[in-house]
Amino acid sequence: MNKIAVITGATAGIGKACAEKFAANQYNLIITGRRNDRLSALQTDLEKRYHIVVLPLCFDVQDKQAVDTAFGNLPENWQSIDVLINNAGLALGRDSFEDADMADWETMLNTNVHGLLYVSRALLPYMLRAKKGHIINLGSIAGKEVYEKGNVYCASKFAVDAITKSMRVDLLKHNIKVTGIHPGAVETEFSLVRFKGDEKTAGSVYNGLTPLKAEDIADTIWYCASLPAHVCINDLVITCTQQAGTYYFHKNQ
Ligand code: NDP
Ligand code: 8X3
Repeated sequence: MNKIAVITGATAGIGKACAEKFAANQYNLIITGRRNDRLSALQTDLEKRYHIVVLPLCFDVQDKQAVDTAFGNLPENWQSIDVLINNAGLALGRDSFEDADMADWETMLNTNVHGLLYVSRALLPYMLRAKKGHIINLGSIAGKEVYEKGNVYCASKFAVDAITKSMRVDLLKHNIKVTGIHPGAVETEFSLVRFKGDEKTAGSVYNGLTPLKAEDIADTIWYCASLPAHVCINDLVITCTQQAGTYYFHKNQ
């Protein structure tokens, strides 16, 4: 029987690359996001190429009611969840504390923190019942070290780090693994979203760098998820070779 992974934010970037990786390894997938057309296209593509089954669920992780409706009554054959990848997230704006948009701050906290909590709590009962499971949370290097104008994005990812560590402790007795993945710069739609469609500014983030690719993170997540039952990676920071922290880059001239 195929294992099952739930991947939030599978319509782009790291989540989409994880869907590809887990599908290639014969997982059946529950994929989520707000863009239904992308979810449907991904479902069709993965089912055709890998002969697996994909259940697309379209909702906004900020909406607790929608999360509970989507996950509260999963069909019987989708309830044995082996892996949850809490990936849906975003940065909005890169402004100094006194100038930043309050609505951007609220969206980041509601998505990166509240969304992750809603999804985790909605799916945990299935893992508790099965006495097994693996929750993999996407934090960030921004959740390890703040940087100028990172303020609330950093705060949201520091929260993810703290939540991940406390989940690990509290879920220990239930045989549920918890892993925090903390990437540096990964070239996805992340910067385009952060800079609200400004392609030039978004592209400049990666100038002079060979940044991480979404597939690099998916490979790392797959490694963590496919270790033997007695092994758990708790916390992992990963950057491209030219990055050594939020401030240390060795860019090509
Ligand atoms: P992308 O913008 O490429 O993908 C983000 C995904 O999150 C999309 O599928 C998007 O789907 C989904 N998403 C965003 N908001 C919501 C929402 N409210 N409800 C449901 N889904 C949502 O970014 P990445 O792949 O780079 O980012 C994935 C995760 O990795 C994020 O948590 C990010 O913070 C983290 N990360 C990224 C880094 C980077 O440099 N790229 C570095 C470190 C961490 P849709 O729009 O369809 O809803
Ligand atoms: C994304 C990485 O450095 O842009 O989480 O905040 S960074």
